[in-house]
Amino acid sequence: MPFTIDSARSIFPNTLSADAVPATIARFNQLNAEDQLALIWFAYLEMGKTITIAAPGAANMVFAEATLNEIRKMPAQQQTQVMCDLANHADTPICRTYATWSPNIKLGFWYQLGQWMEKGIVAPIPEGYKLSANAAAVLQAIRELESGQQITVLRNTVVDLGFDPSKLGGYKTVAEPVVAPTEVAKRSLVSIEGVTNETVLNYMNNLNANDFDALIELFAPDGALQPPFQRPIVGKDAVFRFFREECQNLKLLPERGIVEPAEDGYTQIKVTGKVQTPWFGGGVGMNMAWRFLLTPEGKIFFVAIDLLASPKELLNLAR
Ligand code: 45D
Repeated sequence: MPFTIDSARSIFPNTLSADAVPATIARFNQLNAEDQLALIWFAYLEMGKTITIAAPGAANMVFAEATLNEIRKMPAQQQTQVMCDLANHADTPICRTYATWSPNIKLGFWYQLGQWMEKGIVAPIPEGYKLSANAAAVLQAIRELESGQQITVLRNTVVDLGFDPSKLGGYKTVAEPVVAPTEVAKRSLVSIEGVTNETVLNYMNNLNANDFDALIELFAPDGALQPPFQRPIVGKDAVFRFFREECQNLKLLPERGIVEPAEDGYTQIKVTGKVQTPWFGGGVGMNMAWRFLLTPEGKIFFVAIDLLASPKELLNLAR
């Protein structure tokens, strides 16, 4: 076999991804818990002026409900403590529960807390809270990002809170139920300038239709998928689980691409375009690239999904 997952990661090496996102998160992680919470609060309030976040569906909220109600009943000081514990990755029952949740449940949990903080039902960030100079600089860095990068910073900071899942031992992820795929007759199909490859088109169309059973059949048994700023997820089972737990109701809007032969009958294909998350719908279009490496049989051996550094990168289809 000419490629390994590791060598496949560097196809189309001049793709510029949004390094500002991990760089900003690294700076955020250096801050103390109070500053982290206040910073997210301020960033969230500012973003709310220009983009609207969709309320999570009820089916999504039931999993966080018991924990939310527990927090709601606490005295204010204890509520603040819970939020600080989450930021400190403390070993507490709530931080352990949080660690088992899928990203969307974590986001829904904070969405509800944010609503309650605004109403004063849960201890708010103290009025006039003054960020440290470092925290203010991180907030400024977030302001200067494009909206797709801003929401990625928020999402990834939220996902990282709580107890470290790798220290939990065996556990089952708590995720929202999987919705039924869109009826075939109701699917809208993508078209990509420069790409007629069926595997790539089916990938986009099946993901848009939440048809994860058909989607996973496009992968080679040892195939891998690398989400933005993450290590590759390797093997059909793991990729399938990822699709069902983290990839519902995305909208992929690929625009253009390039197809090139690679070694030993493999094919490499880069596609650029936009992706929308159900949390913000059409309000935020993230500039993305997909870098596919297909086997001679047309199966996906590897696909990397990158958040691009700038809209200019949408046109960068060179090798
Ligand atoms: O701490 O082809 C308060 C894959 C203050 C799959 C708060 C994909 C205190 C394959 C405000 C309350 C998935 C890889 C906190 C494609 C506090 C594939 C709350 C890509 C935390 C294309 C803050 C998909 C809150 C992509 C509520 C790129 C923050 C999806 C909420 C990207 C933030 C999705 C939210 C993104 C952020 C979603 C809801 C970036 C959502 C971001």
